[in-house]
Amino acid sequence: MSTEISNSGGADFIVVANRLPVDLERLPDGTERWKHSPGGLVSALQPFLQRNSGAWVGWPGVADVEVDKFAEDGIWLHPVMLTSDEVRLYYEGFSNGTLWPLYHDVVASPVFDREWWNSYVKVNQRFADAVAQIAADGAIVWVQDYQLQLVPAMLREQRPDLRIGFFLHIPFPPTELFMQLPWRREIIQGLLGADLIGFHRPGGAQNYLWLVRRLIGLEPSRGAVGVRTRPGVVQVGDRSVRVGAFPISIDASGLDTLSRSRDVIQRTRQIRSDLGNPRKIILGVDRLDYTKGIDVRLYALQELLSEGRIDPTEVVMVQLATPSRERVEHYQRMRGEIEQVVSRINGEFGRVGHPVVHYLHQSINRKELAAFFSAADVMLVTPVRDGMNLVCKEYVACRHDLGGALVLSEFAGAAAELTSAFLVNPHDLDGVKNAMESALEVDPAEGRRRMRALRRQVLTHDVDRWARSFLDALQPSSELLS
Ligand code: ADQ
Repeated sequence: MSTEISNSGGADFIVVANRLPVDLERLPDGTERWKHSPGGLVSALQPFLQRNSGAWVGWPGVADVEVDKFAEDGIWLHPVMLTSDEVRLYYEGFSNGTLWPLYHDVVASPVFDREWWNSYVKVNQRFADAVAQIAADGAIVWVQDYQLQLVPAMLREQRPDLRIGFFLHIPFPPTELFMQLPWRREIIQGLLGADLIGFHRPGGAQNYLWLVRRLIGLEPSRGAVGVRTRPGVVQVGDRSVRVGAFPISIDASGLDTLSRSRDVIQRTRQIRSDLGNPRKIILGVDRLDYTKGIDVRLYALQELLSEGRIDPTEVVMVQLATPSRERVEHYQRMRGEIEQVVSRINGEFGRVGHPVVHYLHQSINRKELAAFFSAADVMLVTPVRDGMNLVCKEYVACRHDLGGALVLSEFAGAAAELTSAFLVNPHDLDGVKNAMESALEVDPAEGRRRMRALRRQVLTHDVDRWARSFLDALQPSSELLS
């Protein structure tokens, strides 16, 4: 597992995220092992990390374990310890019970709990201290996501020499909603410690700039923020903080290649056959989260079946749902509701050996996922709010055959880029039903035209371009990007 890399003089490029790119796993026999958690972020940043004596600071995913730093694939990994109380208060509590619902348009009620907040402050300080200790002089530090919004200012305080970037992977909410947060000033101030603050969409950057004026009393620039261009600027003492929009993407060519492989093509055929070779397959793939609108698409399907607009002998739906945040109450309740609708649909419209909805509460590997994407005639991505949504881009990247149709919520960040999808308002059930019906019956030439346009966008805007555009803006003259 360990590789020979130098760690003298500190790291020049550091990624800080709640989680490390590997998870510590405890096996039933009590032993432990590291498991890779493959993700777009890791593969996009790996080359930058490897070239620049890079380090990754994060929690290994298991409470109460102290692990020393270790090297993996040419990168130093620095585990940050969390106690089980901190997992409950900082992670499940403030991050996922307060910030997650607040930033997703309050679709569930955020809980404002002082004990959770105190733990959030304490854990953010621990992450900042860990980075301050290992960063080389003038190093570049890239802080990721909503769990660590206080880290930029805490780090700036100890290490003014660093170049600090922050990227938010979830939406930044409308200002009226953000103003509910009792610790709103601290969060805005925490982010201001960065040199560059990135959001998926210009609207998030604009909201943040408004709050800087309102809560901190600084005067940000007033021009409209563009996508990867024209960031807003806030003067904080002698520092200029830039605030911009950098829509994230996927390893599009990697998935395109994978979907063309013999294994995936064979598995695609097998999946269609296992499902009984139906005329049409509808697919949903999500983390099991209340923001993803899994219920919306199931209710839409149920009504279409009841109204006879979909024939249950011709259409099959597959819903793959990765288990997520299973100890948080909202998630437990939602899981129960979804499972109830699935069984109601199957009870009413299924036949022996032929359920209408195949629901798997499981995580599947990339190859298998590519095969499901290739098998699906209609892909349903219907979040009520999503920072970006990578699933829709993954689906498009797998459709080199120009087959398939994408139904996409207007409330996903990706909708601004994937304008040739069948766009829907997930709060309008009739609209969702109509879009599903149109996608199921789309004329093949029209379907190909739409998919070609979608692929043009996704294949030319991949995750590598995202990382480069952010790091370019963070450090315009850096050798890091050469
Ligand atoms: P998420 O909320 O996790 O990400 P998303 O962007 O859709 O949402 O990414 C989910 C990932 O998990 C995808 O790569 C998908 O393929 C994978 N996945 C989902 N279900 C799976 C299953 N059953 N088996 C295997 N893999 C599965 C957050 C924000 C998003 C933002 C991303 C990146 O909420 O809005 O797009 O970060 O910034």
